[in-house]
Amino acid sequence: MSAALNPTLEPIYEEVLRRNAGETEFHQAVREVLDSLGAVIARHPEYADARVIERICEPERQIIFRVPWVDDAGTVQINRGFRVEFNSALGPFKGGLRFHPSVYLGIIKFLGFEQVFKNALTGLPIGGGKGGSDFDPKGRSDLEIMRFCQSFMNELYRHLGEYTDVPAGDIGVGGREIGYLFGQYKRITNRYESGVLTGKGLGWGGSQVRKEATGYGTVYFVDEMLRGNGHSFDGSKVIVSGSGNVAIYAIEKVHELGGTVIACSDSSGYVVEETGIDLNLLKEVKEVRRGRISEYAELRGSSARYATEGSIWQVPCDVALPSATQNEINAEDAQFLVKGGCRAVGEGANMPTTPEAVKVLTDAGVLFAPGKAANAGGVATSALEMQQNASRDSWTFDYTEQRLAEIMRSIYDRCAETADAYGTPGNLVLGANASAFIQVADAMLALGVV
Ligand code: NDP
Ligand code: 2IT
Repeated sequence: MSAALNPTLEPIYEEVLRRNAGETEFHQAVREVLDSLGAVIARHPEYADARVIERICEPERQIIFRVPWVDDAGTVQINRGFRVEFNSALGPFKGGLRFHPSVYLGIIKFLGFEQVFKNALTGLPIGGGKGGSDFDPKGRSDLEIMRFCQSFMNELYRHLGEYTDVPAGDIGVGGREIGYLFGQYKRITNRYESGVLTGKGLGWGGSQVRKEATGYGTVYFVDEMLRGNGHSFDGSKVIVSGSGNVAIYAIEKVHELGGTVIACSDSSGYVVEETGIDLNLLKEVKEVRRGRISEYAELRGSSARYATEGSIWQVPCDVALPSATQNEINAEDAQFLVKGGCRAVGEGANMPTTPEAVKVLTDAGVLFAPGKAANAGGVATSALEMQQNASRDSWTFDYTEQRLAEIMRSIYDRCAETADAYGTPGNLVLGANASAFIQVADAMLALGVV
């Protein structure tokens, strides 16, 4: 585990553990930020005096609701819905919705907490929130997905609004789900309020590049980090875990920058293809057929190897981009990465690397890009979608991608400069946490006791 906390922060962390019993992912996310804040409050005791850290660890509002719906067999199903509105000091609550059977309050709170800092780093006016459900979309028909989304929105709509709370996608929620959710919001409210959800279809208020933004943005960020250390993606071997929205567009951008993605995965197994993943086929299997990575491997024949034993992190690589889910790289996986020659890890997913694994990597000199900075391109482009909706405009792909690239560069610079300013050059975890915290804390202090 990490070193002892600063004595001022220790009781704050103890109180978080006490108040949020059993929410281990939330504890982990808070602990990581507090580990960075010792240096900040040593310089700025006013934040501790005003108890702004305790306030930041407590969500502004938490909503939990029943989601009843009828499956294709006519059976009533009951799921649990969540929306945690974490912090609105910088703008309306903003963050995705996750539909996955593992979802419970602790997952949504960790994601909402991370989102507050990530959204601050974008430099755009968005607060942080997160939501979702323990609904499992796997194997469900389109009509079941639609009925679930409609029932979910029947409760959620009253908490949303373009100036209040603006959800988007996350695991299990993509363009199809955002369509059903928006359709139901519009029916209930009788308002074509485009800015209430992001990740919409291009024909009805969506933004160019939103679909690609998280994966592209992660690769832009890691590219900056590599260049800052005398390397690049060109000629590199890369592994990307997952094969969903973030993974697919990370693979696309790595290939554009001259790297080769030699492995990707889903929750059943991973595929290794030394000559490079065939992205058109991967998109066909995952985006069109909603199939498994094993089907991709079958269709590729002898050039691809499908494995269910061991882990994707055992595949030697130059760069690893974990882009599936939280805590997918543990200390042992990190040791495999180090042994395999990995020089950089960039988190496309939220909190995919355990604290023990981060330590293994950074002790070995592996460059490390934390998710709240590296994967901020998705939510940044969501904020660009909100901008286009507010001005009833739509921008070109090239212009939007240029904006995304600039934002990712400026997040990298901001994290690197803050790390330097605190005497820990290259520590982008500290750079991201300290810089984002100060921005949110200053806004909260300016707004009174909020
Ligand atoms: P998708 O649902 O599109 O894809 C998720 C991928 O990860 C799938 O390949 C899935 O495999 C795999 N996966 C999910 N859960 C697990 C698990 N428990 N164990 C192993 N594999 C798993 O989601 P996204 O690509 O949108 O999200 C991926 C990550 O990126 C998440 O951490 C998300 O929070 C984060 N993120 C997403 C953003 C976005 O804009 N979408 C923005 C920033 C971060 P399977 O199909 O087998 O479940
Ligand atoms: O984790 C994330 O940043 C997202 N799932 C995207 C959130 C958003 O509002 O676009």
